[in-house]
This record gives sequence, C-alpha cells and structure tokens, in this order.
Amino acid sequence: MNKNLIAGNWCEGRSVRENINPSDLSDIVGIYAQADAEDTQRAIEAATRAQPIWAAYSSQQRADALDRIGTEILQRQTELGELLAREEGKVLPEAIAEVSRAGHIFKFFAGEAMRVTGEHLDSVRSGIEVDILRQPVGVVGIITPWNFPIAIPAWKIAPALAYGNSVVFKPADLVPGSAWALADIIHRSSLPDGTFNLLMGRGSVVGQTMLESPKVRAISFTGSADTGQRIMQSAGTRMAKLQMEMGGKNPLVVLNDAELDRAVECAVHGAFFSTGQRCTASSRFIVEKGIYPHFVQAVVTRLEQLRVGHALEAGIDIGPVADASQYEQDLNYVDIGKAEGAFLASGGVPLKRETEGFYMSPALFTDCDPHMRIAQEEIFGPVACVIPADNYEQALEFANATPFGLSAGICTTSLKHATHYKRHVQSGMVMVNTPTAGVDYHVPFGGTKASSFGPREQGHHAIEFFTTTKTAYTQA
Ligand code: UN1
Repeated sequence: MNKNLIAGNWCEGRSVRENINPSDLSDIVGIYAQADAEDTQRAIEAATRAQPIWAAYSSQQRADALDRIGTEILQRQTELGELLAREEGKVLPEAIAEVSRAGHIFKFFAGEAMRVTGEHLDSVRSGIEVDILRQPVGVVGIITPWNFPIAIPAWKIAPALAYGNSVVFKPADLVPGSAWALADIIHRSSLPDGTFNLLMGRGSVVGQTMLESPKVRAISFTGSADTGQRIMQSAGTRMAKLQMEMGGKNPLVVLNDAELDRAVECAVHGAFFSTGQRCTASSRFIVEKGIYPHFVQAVVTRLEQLRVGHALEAGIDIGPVADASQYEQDLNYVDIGKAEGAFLASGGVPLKRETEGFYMSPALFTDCDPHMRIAQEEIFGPVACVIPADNYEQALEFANATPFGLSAGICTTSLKHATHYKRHVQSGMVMVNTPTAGVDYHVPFGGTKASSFGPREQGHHAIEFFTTTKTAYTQA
C-alpha cells in the first residue's frame, strides 16, 4: 500500500482507494492510503514548522535539491511514463513526454532558485534608500487535476520549493500513482522533514481542510471552474492568495489562406490527442467558408486513420477516457450535440477493445452554431465542433464569444490577420499555425476571463505567486 507523506513520515490512512487502469478495468494499478481531516491538519502543522527552516537553506542547497529531483525523474522517465499511461490512459509516448517535462521543470526551477532578484531605489526623501525584497509566501496548498498527473504537480511544487515555501500537496483522487512516485523522489532529496507533504484523499475532506486553514497562506489549483468557485468561497473569503487554472473552450480559427495540411494537424492534435482531456484542447474549429468543405473532409479522413486503444499498446494514437463519469459526460455531450441539430460527421460512439475500458471514437460535429451548448461548454473529452464563418472578422467574433479565454489558435498565411488575432483574441495564450495545446514549460501559462484567476504559472513569472514583496526603507 502506498502511504501519505506527513512530517517526513510515511503514514497509513484511515481508509484506502484502488487506482484502476482506464484501459483495462481489471487492472488495479495500486492501493493508496486516503488521508482524513486530522492527517491534513498534521501535515499543515508540519509544513508550518518546516517552512522557515527550508527558507533558511542557501539558494545553492535549494537548487541542488530541485536538480536532484529533476535528474531522477528524467532517469526514470520510461518507468514513470508507463505508470502514468496505466493510471491516466494517455498513450505511452505522451506519458513519457509528460514525465520528461516534469523533470525539466524541476531543473528549470533549480536555476530559478539562484535568480531571486530584488530592486534597489533611492527614496523620495534624501538619506533614505529603498529595497524591494522577495520572500516566500509560507505554506502553500497545491491541488491538482487528473489529466496531467506529474507535469502539473511539478510546475506548482518546483517553484513553491525553489522560493522557500513549504508544500501540502493533494493530487487528484483518480491518479495517485504518479503523485506518490513524485513524493517518494522529493522525500529522498534531503528537504527538512515537513517541507513537502503528500495527502491523497478526497477534495471535500483534504482539500476543504486546506482551504479553511489560516496557516495555508496560498492555494494553487488546477481543475474545473465549479471547484474554482468553491475555492474562492472558502479560501478567498479568508484572504488566502489564490492561483487558479480552470476551463477552456479553445478556438482554432482556420482562414481560407491557411495551409490545409498544417491546419488539419493543428486541429487533430489540439482537439483529440490526450483524448481531448486538456484544458488547452481546441474544441471549436472556426472555419472560413472557402476552405470549410476541404478542411472538414481532411479532418474526417485523418480521424478515421487514428487508432483508439489501450494506452500502453504500441501504435495507439488515442487512449481511453479517464474514468466512468467523464466517459458518461462525453457521450452525453454527443447526444446533446445531435439534439441541438449539429451534424455528427465522425465518431462519437463507444468502442469495444480486447480489454474493458472507457473507449470512444473521436467525435466531430460540423455545421455548428456558435451558441450551441457543444460550442459553449467545456466537454473535456474527444469531442470538437466546426463552426462556419463568413470572414476573418466574424471568426474573431465567434472565437471571443464564450466565457473562457485560455488558449486560442489561428491557421493562416496572412501576416495581417495573424498579427491582428494575436492582439485581439481574448485569451492568455495565442498560437499561430501551431496547436492550442502542448505548451512550453519555461514561459508563463494561463488565461483570461473564466479560465484563470491570479498570477501566471510557470517560467520566471511563477515568482509572482510563490513570493511576496517586502519594501524595506533604510536611513543610514
Ligand atoms: C498543455 O497543453 O501542454 O489542465 C498543458 C490542463 C492544462 C495544462 C495543459 N493546465 O490541461
């Protein structure tokens, strides 16, 4: 049984949970301890005691620890990738790439630990000088989703530790395996006991205790918009610092002058790889009328070539949906799309494979109206819709017409339109001739409108959330 890590000790839980492989429901990946509210309180206490000790370590010591973590992750990327693919269902090459990304993130933030700069100014009053210092926030609560079981934990935990914070980490219930493996690596990297704590368990118990504890000064969360609202109501009202990455309904605009092959690759990769289970997934293709029939035809042809199957089988392009409730939701949206009058041009049906799993063929709806539910609500599965547009201006208007604003793409050879789109699309990330999903780890990540709240994640900009400034006035 895999235990929780509290105050430097592996601890049994009051109950346990099975981790099931969505590619093969008879395969139990492991048994994981479930923390309760009391365990969570103990972890928060330990993190509170450890934080000043860890912050007093030299930047070199913090950098060395993060670098060791990154090195081990990279050395074990195949093994950890297999575990990830087995518990989450993304295909093995994607899973290995995700593990490798996590390793690089730790190495990036090892460097960042050495690059914490301040500012020095003269005061407006003579004889006084001003220093602006960066300091850790304190105990940080980290709550992560199931769709990136190691990369998202890495891009929150690594900067938290780099800047001298301590961590209470609650991974998604569905994917404790990768989180546990990461915790084990971190545990062996000689951090003071209690600097990093792992609490596997329910959001309503572990998560809620973290949200309500005044000792947890900051919460970094990635997940659904609904959960984001609840976090705001609990932790927001007690003035915790919040960083939240939530949903998307990301548009990919395809103009008449686009290179067709590239547009099709961007669309298929962005919408359907990782089984469409990415907040950055393209779920709306907004296509100018001149290229519309060619684009739809080419996407349908490409979708029919994709192989859906067991995530660990060689040659598979799309693994299963992650769990039963997500599977039901995806298939339900296919029914909603049909009922709304969209045309189901490809896929959208459950598939049988040798092993029992949550398999479905990637669904493409065409002739969609931008106001349909399938064109407005985040589905978080392999379902995309095509919306015709009269011209660039209308495509941009449709692109902006949802509550979300995470990642927006455009395929065009027009410098004029690409430049205009980069400036005017309402999103935190914009992609020209490249998929909306699959981002770099060394630059800021985040959205606008209902997609995100608080300072950006990743890259050097992560310092905004994981530190606070202190302004020091000195009269010599
Ligand atoms: C990516 O597209 O590479 O939950 C990352 C998500 C995002 C991460 C996407 N926070 O899907």
